[in-house]
Amino acid sequence: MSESTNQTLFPRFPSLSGKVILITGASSGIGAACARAFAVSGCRLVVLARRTDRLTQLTSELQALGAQDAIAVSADVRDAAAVRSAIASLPSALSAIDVVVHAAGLGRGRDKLFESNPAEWDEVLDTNVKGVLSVTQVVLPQMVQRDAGHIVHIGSVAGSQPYPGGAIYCASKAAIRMLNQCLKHDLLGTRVRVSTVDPGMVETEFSVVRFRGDTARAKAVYEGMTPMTADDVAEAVLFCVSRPAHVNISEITMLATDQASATTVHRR
Ligand code: NDP
Ligand code: 8X3
Repeated sequence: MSESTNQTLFPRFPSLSGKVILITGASSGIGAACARAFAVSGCRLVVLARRTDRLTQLTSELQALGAQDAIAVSADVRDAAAVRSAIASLPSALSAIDVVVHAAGLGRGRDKLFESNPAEWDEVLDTNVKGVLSVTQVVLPQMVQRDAGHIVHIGSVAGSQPYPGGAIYCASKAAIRMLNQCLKHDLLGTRVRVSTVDPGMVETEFSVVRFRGDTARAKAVYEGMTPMTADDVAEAVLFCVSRPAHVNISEITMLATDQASATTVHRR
């Protein structure tokens, strides 16, 4: 490493202190871990999900961790009008959102497409795809107007790697992958950045939700292997957001070391 690179490396990382970060899906797993990571960096947090009790508990924790402010927003991302009105009602100190992390999402079951329930197709696509669009539609125009901001998607390896019984979930994450790429084109010429972090297996409530509360089946997903944690993903999100303003990390794919792909898993 040259001397000049060495001297400039660390001071180049911009401080995130005071930045306003909106995190969807913050009541659990990856979203909650991201909220904690940004709190430690002294950010101001807007945490959104449906479970208000969890969010209220989280905001106290975030303040204790160092967040300059933390507010809970109870909303279902499938309800575009509710999302718009919740974000419009934010206090003025939190209304100029610097970063959005789209972590709200879910999968339902592992049935073959032709044996699965179309009501679940709606639930997954309305949350994972249209929910992302609804939030982005509210915050992106103001970012473009300010010529600053960052949209971070939580995609999945499922967006590029098919697996049996994954049709709708994989399709939803493939949509996010393409949305991420198209947005980069739409935003060219602005200083607004867009990234996707695409994890493999992360042990959260994801599998419990996917298997509708069947904890034994959820636990079996990670049996004999070491999955990633929500904090591992939060670190990657923080890495994207904390690059110098002229650097856009487009995508990060991360697998558990015990995984070679979505379907190839080493179990000890
Ligand atoms: P969790 O189940 O732990 O968290 C999901 C979060 O999404 C919860 O906070 C939940 O909150 C929120 N959510 C779900 N539906 C809605 C909705 N309609 N409106 C608002 N919030 C909603 O799972 P993860 O943290 O693992 O998942 C986060 C994201 O990461 C998802 O998009 C998932 O697809 C993705 N991902 C997960 C991986 C994994 O292996 N765990 C791997 C790759 C990607 P509430 O129920 O309170 O509304
Ligand atoms: C969640 C991880 O491998 O079950 O995106 O699709 S996987």
